[in-house]
Amino acid sequence: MRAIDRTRRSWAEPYKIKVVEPIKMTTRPYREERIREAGYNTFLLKSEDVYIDLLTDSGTGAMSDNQWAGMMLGDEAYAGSKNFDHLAEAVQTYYGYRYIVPTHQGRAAEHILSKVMIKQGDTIPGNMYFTTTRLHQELAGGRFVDVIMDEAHDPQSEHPFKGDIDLNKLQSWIAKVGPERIPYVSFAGTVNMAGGQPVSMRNFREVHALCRKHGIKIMLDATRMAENCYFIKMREPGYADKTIAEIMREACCYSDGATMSAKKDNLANIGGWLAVNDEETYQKCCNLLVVYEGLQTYGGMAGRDMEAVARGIEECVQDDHIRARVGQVEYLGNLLLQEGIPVVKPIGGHAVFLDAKRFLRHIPQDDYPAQALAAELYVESGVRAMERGIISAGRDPETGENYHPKLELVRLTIPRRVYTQAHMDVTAESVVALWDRRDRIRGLEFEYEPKMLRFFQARFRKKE
Ligand code: P71
Repeated sequence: MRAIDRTRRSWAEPYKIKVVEPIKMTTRPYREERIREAGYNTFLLKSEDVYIDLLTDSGTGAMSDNQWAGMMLGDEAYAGSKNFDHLAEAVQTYYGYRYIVPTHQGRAAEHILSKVMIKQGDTIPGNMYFTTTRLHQELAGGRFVDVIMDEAHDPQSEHPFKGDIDLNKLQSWIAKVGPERIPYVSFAGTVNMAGGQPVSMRNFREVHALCRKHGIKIMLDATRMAENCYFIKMREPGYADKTIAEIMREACCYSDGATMSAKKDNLANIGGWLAVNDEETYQKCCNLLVVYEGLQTYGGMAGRDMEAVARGIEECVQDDHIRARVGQVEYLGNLLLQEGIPVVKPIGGHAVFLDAKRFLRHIPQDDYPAQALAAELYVESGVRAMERGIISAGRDPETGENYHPKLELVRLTIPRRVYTQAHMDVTAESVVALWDRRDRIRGLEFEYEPKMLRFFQARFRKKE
């Protein structure tokens, strides 16, 4: 039993549960069969065969009663839906950008932005790649260049802002290729692939100053920016008494626009947006929008979806919400740390990342330890996680060789407002049970490897 700490008051969820969705536990032989059928890829499992689903926090959050009520107020007109106005107002109010382009999800915003801004041979520096972001940059003729600080690649470094851009790296890259070959800096607020690690306000400010000097734009990936702002509030001097909403407005003012997957921070099951301050860029984006997504007042969303996103934006900057959200992730992380399980430190904003290199020391990276670990976690307990290592990193488009990322991780991603502390306890117990039998876990080899974003559909078999 946990002892009561008389010196503090715990956080608790700032909501109560009104609707529940039953989940069921399955047997181990049943799960062994399912994961084999799924080619040891957790993306290919059926959701009903999963007990606690920590695959992703994308589109998996629980909407509030206010969001559901908004869904009934969908204005499904082809043109000029009032829900679009609500969405645009919410983005303008809370993020501060001028022009808003609705898209069906984040990668659609990345697609359009990349096509509009990148020319053949351009390079796009950023704070660690994200799979879909980098792919759209490449498809538009550009190349992503990682300028994140070195600490981000070290799972054990406890630097409080491992998402920061290394100003020296950025400066030398600008000197090397020239500012005219850099359409923008791709800056993510909390870095997913680094373990949900935040960027400091100081770094946002300094990168902005450097880019201004060279006339280079900054495009923010605002997908988990509210979580980033929570870390600024907790860790950066001068921000403790500011609200998340205030911090967000300041942080966003150091960029020229943003792409957003509204399926994360914005608490919607589907949706996204692209925002820019420059009118000409906005017009070009709108023009591509009608080719790939839909009219400029719905993009890829129904009116009701835009209303859910608009209301989600307002909810996601509430201090109580974000404290409980990140608090729950920390709770799981601390349970694992306490048991000596190798996880990325500090604990990130949306997920706890198991360090598969240290978890499975006997499996070389070319035998896909993180993929194997995610598959075994499912067999152990029905908990579904996601590989974030060599499989996700894919191949260098020029050489065809596998990238070998320093980080070989399994992500336990916590959906927003969905699971309880008891689910976190069971998850931690499952990981510990797996840790105790880790020596018996075997590596994998490809049975089928898709060309793009291979991790989604790849199939594997166990290595002899
Ligand atoms: C996540 C996802 C969803 C996903 C995407 C690709 C592979 C596996 C899972 C999506 C993001 C994201 C960031 C920082 C843009 C997108 C694309 N994340 N930027 O983490 O995390 O947004 O999924 O709405 O298209 O599970 P989209």
